[in-house]
Amino acid sequence: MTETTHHRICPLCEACCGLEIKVRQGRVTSIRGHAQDVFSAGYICPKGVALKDLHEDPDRLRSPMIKRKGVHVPVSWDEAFAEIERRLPPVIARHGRNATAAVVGNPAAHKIGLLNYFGKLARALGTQNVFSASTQDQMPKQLASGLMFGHWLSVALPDIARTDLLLVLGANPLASNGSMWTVPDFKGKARAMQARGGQLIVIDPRRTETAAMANAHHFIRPGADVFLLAALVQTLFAENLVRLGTVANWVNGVAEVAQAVAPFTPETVAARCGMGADTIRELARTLALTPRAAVYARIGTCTQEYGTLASWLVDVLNVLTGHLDIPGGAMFAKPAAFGANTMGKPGIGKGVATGRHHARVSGAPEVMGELPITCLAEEIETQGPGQVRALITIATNPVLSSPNGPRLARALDTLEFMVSMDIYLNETTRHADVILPGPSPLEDMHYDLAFPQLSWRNHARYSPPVFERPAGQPEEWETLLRLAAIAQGKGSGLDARALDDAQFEEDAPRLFGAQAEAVLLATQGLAGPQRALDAALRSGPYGDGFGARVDGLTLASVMASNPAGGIDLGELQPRMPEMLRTPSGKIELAPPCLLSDMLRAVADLARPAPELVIIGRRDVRSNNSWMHNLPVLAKGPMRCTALVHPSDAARLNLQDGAMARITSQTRQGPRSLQAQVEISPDMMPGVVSLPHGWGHDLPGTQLGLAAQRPGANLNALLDDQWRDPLSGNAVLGGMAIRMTPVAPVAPEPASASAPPV
Ligand SMILES: Nc1nc2c(c(=O)[nH]1)N[C@H]1C(S)=C(S)[C@@H](COP(=O)(O)OP(=O)(O)OC[C@H]3O[C@@H](n4cnc5c(=O)[nH]c(N)nc54)[C@H](O)[C@@H]3O)O[C@H]1N2
Ligand SMILES: Nc1nc2c(c(=O)[nH]1)N[C@H]1C(S)=C(S)[C@@H](COP(=O)(O)OP(=O)(O)OC[C@H]3O[C@@H](n4cnc5c(=O)[nH]c(N)nc54)[C@H](O)[C@@H]3O)O[C@H]1N2
Ligand code: SF4
Ligand SMILES: [Mo]
Repeated sequence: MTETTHHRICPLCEACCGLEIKVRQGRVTSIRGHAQDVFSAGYICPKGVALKDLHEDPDRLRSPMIKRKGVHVPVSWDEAFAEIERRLPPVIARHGRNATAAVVGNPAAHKIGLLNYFGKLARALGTQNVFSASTQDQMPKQLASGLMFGHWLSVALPDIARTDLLLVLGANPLASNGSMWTVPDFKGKARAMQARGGQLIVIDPRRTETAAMANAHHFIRPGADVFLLAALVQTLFAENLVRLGTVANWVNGVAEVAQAVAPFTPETVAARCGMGADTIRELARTLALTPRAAVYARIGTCTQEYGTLASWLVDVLNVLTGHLDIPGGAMFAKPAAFGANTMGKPGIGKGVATGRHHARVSGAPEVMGELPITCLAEEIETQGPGQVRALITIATNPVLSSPNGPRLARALDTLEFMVSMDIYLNETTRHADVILPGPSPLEDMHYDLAFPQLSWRNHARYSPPVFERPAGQPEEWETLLRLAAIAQGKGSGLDARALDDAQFEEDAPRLFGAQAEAVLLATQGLAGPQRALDAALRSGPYGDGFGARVDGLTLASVMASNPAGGIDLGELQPRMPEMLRTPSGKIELAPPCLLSDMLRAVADLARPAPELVIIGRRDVRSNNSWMHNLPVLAKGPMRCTALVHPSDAARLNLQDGAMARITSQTRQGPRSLQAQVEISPDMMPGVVSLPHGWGHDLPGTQLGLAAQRPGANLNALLDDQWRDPLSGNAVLGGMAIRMTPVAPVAPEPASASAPPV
């Protein structure tokens, strides 16, 4: 039988690499980077190769499961939907719509079917209890970008191909492959920058893989970025280094920023940051005096109690050094489809608002339509009107990925009903009454809805499925629509495609105005996300305008480019002021809510550093909580180790390779776990690093390989009440801990009779 070749965008991380997949007799024979891919040019990491293991994993669910007498058993799709119809609407009828909740997780960001259709389910549920992984990740960046530029996804990205200085805080793209910045082969691009004389500077409490290749690396105390960044801005003002450059005509609030950062001189922040005042001043000067430079910060700066302030100050620096929106500076992508900052009237908009409703128990404000995910457990536990009694989880594993996962696990057991859309029976879905699996990624089409808005270069790429879906397996958008129909009391028997057709026809006049008729005609024969995508591409900035521009993009033209690696739409271009969607039509450098939060930071300047704190870490062969069951990634050394600086290890009597007990003191009391110690000079003294997403030793899961080396759950130590108040984002780094050696257990004396099991 002949071998066939398929080109598929990898859905596993934000780098969105184009892969070349060979198939023989229905089996994957090889996965490589697609050298012709216009965007990723052949780059691949071990996770891309692991798509074969994921496709073939015997533990991956192939049929829905219903929990009967505490055990999950496979059932047909009709049985699964009938069970949901039997149990979900009565909860709504008895307790109201806010008694339901939905949580959507990280993989949804990579699946157009989930991302585009999740909102329909949330609207059908009609609940304010919508949660996602965003509030333990990038919500601070989205809020800061929204306040400054007018849209949640208007995120400024380093123009790495042309810059001469890249300052990176709290990101390790050599392990993560980049985040809120789609930049496959960051390493190659950073090396190219260095080869042309450019510099990479990294600020991180660990000398990471990225720090190791940098021209300079500075340790920082976890959580102190807001102080460092404010001091950098303060230095710009103090030394008359502020230059607005090409955006000068579109900036509001420079004087207010100067006032807000005035207390943060390098000397006042030095101890809190664990950095010298001279180093901070020098950094500010280098940044200001390098014509093409950009500051990039990621999860290390978001998952802090000042996450929104830190994210904001990053772009304040980019603006005040004249680097925003210039080639080689921090620029904005122009996506081919779905870009909110390419739609509507150019240069002006509604901006963003938060707090349109509040969490029932904590009072935390809604941000981007969501409540903080760390509020979920208490919303389930706390009695009263609006108590969450039915939950739908979609591609998320918060029992491992959220702070205080063990509390959430207990709360999930008290629900009246729980449905999970997931491809595994894991630490979270084991609590579900019904599990609805999606297809294998290789059975799904792919177009990235979000990441072209964050890409280092503009592009349009589409992948058809590599394999046909097994008979009866719905696409995930169909499952979402059927759940939505059940939540609306329309029953479980409706046809998702017919529902989608009717919805598209109804929405067309609102979405496409006078063009609605033409859109309906042009997209005839398409369904689901493909139809939405065709409409978005054709009405987008490079589109054919439904026939108005002969060479413009359509879904058909993007599909046709698949073997050639997609369509390149060129390097990033200056977009000021047309990309702005603020009500003023200006960059809001000094949003009032951020200025007032700065007072909180001022009051906190003198807080002493705890002796020992814990932060996370990512490894290229892992992905949050869910790829530990794939042989190609699971092999090799144990990755869930606690890195400890030699001086801390000596002081605390910790041995390399031995187990240690790590204890944290949370608002709910002390918590502890055991992890293997790895002594590492790469840690900042006083800081320990343990990766998240481990702890696969819970009963009732079906993760054979992961359970063999379960690791410890970092999130069991963390505090679910510790948040950035503005964005609701969880604080995941900087928790004070104690560490003590665990005495080796003496072997049991041999006995004649076997012990009972
Ligand atoms: N301490 C600490 N905690 C962290 C972090 C940290 O740095 N430190 N990082 C945080 C971040 S950035 C994030 S984004 C979150 C991620 O946390 P989650 O959103 O919970 O995501 P994952 O842990 O990646 O789990 C993904 C889930 O989706 C399922 N899945 C995979 N593919 C598919 C699919 O195609 N369809 C469906 N339906 N399901 C699928 C997997 O089986 C798994 O259950 O974790 C956060 N937690
Ligand atoms: N291999 C792999 N790739 C992934 C993932 C994965 O789990 N594994 N997860 C994906 C997801 S969901 C995301 S969101 C991205 C995240 O992508 P990145 O943001 O690049 O994530 P990390 O590698 O965790 O890098 C965060 C860095 O912040 C540092 N840090 C911790 N606390 C602080 C602090 O207070 N200040 C500063 N300046 N630094 C600090 C940590 O030491 C770490 O090096 O990665 C994605 N890609
Ligand atoms: S870096 Fe790896 S996981 Fe990420 S998209 Fe590329 S191949 Fe996939
Ligand atoms: Mo994330």
